Amino acid sequence: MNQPKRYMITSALPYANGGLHLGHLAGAYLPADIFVRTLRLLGKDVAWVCGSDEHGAAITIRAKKEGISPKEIIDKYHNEIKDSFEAFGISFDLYHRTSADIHHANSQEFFKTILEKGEDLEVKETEQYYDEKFNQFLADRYIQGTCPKCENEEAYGDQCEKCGSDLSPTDLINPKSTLSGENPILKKTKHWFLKLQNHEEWLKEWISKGTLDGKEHHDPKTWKNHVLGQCMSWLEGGLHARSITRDLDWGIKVPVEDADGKVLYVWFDAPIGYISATQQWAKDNGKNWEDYWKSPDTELIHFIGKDNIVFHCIIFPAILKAHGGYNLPTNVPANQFLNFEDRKFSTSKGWGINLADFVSEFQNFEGANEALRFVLTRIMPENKDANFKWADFVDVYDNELVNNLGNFVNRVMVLSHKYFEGKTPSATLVRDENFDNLVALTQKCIEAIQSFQFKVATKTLMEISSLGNVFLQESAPWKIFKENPEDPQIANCLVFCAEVVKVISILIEPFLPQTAIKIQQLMNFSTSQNGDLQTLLNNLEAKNALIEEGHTINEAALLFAKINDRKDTTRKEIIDRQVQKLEAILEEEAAQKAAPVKDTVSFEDFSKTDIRTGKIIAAEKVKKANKLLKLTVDLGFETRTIVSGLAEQFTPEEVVGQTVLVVVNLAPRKLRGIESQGMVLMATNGAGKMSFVSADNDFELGQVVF
Ligand code: B3M
Ligand code: ZN
Repeated sequence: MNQPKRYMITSALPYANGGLHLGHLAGAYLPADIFVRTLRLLGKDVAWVCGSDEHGAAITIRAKKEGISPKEIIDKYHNEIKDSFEAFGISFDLYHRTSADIHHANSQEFFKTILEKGEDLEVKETEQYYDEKFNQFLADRYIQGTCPKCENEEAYGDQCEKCGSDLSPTDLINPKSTLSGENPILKKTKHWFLKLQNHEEWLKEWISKGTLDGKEHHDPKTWKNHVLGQCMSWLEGGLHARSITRDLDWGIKVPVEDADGKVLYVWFDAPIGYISATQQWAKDNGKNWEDYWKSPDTELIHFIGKDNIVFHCIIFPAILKAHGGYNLPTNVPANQFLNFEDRKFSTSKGWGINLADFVSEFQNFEGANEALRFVLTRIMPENKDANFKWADFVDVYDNELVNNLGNFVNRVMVLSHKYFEGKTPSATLVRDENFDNLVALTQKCIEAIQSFQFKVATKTLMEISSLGNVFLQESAPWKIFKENPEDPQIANCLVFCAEVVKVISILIEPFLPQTAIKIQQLMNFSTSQNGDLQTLLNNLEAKNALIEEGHTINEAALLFAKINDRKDTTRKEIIDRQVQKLEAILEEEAAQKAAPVKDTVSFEDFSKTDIRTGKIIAAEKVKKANKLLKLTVDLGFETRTIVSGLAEQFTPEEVVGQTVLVVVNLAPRKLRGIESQGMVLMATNGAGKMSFVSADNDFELGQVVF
């Protein structure tokens, strides 16, 4: 496409069952925000939507476990996520949600249209695992058992994480429901399958050559290699029919008769959510949504993380094509993953930081949210996984934002006041190679953004500020002033520097939107409007003056305050606390690993311990005790009550059905008024995670362990 008339931009819909962390921000939201803000500044017609993904088994199951409704979960996290986006300046045109009526209707329309066309859906009856205790069919992830290939006992119904094999639930030996811990039964059920194989041919052409219906659609060279690679390896494996319905009571009802208890698969409805959100936005803003999804001169771009590539490059395009009448994406610039201090983010281990926590912990660090945007862009996992470190945060912030950018803007303001009372003097415009460099860097920065090279773009922005700093340093107006305060070179120098600040004040907005406003207020420039970057480019190319003579700037102030500041240690202390938290986790892990072997016991002493096999048949929380669960354990010869410190890591539902080893001759003791008659053996790993020690599954209850 040469000059698209408009842009339809989407960012992956976050699941509304947890908060967002830095990795999410760097993956699908920050790059899109920079991209979209740039388009707006260039005066382009653009719509950018996102929203909460509020369906799916994960939400249903979490609700069941916590004994609350799915609605309570999605409302809580929808709001938390929305607030986090706002705090970090993520400027969607609409942040929608898939529980909205308009989306339910739209998804059902998609299903019905594809069904009525009669080509791409087939109904099949299959047997699926069913948890009789939870009364529900089990999604592949909710079944665990022994891997037939490597004997890993904790393989999932879709994959063994130890040997990497793709599995289906019926491959597992001794499958267990992760909900109840029981063996699930196989039960007949009927589902609708999308015949992806019908789409294999054109998808191959489209992905590898960028052609669609024999015409050029996009240039595949503009796509990231890792995106193309993942798609091609999928396509080479051959496409097969995939079920797009599920047996669940939470989601979008399958809109046909005799489909009671069935909903659309979450990955069928979620991407359609982009369209629903656009419909809502268009309705609210007097636009025509179809221009954005159906017009051939609209570019459609999906920003996502790498785990969503197949859904956006193969499955959703097949859905759109099966329905007919919709555009396909011209690019899917997926990012790779971000690690945190050399490890994967882990909410349960406290490794990483949630956006909502960042906001509250950094509230005394003015501008921290913007700084985080900048640092994340600087290390963005564009083509390979990246690593966030607090030390780098400090470095980038102090060196680039404070020393380079902030310092330059400040010096220009201070000197303008010192020599010209803050008024732009009449001057001969500097239009030498310094100016040419300024123009070239501005163009380079914009081009980098448009080709999804955000790291290059931030570097280029810093080069513009360095150019200003070097120019100022070499021109040294303070020296000239000492010799001749009337020398016109002083004015020439400062006007050029102010022009560089003008360029920065507009170009910085996609990266640091609040800082842009701050610079504009200090410099008394008007705040950026759509199209201002295009006007600036035109002025640069025409070598026009960027600032009027006589323009008055406001009193100088600092843009950023250093982290490593000797007098004000506020910011340093906040960062130090973050580092200390991680150190504490590492220390704990080390301590666990190095737990010394206890004193020797004699054989006679040890053999006094009577350990038996048992099974937890009931469990409940102990009131007013965060750590304790009251367990009822069947030992075959009798049933015991045992109070155990499991509650922080296991819900009662999770432990019921668990086989265990029990010390049965431990003297009874009272815990919170309950007599505990024995001890359940647990193993604790380096990170403090507990797991049950149990015998083989087919033991009889009450067997002696020795
Ligand atoms: N909610 C999965 C994810 O967050 C999913 C994205 C949907 S995009 C249509 O990884
Ligand atoms: Zn395996």
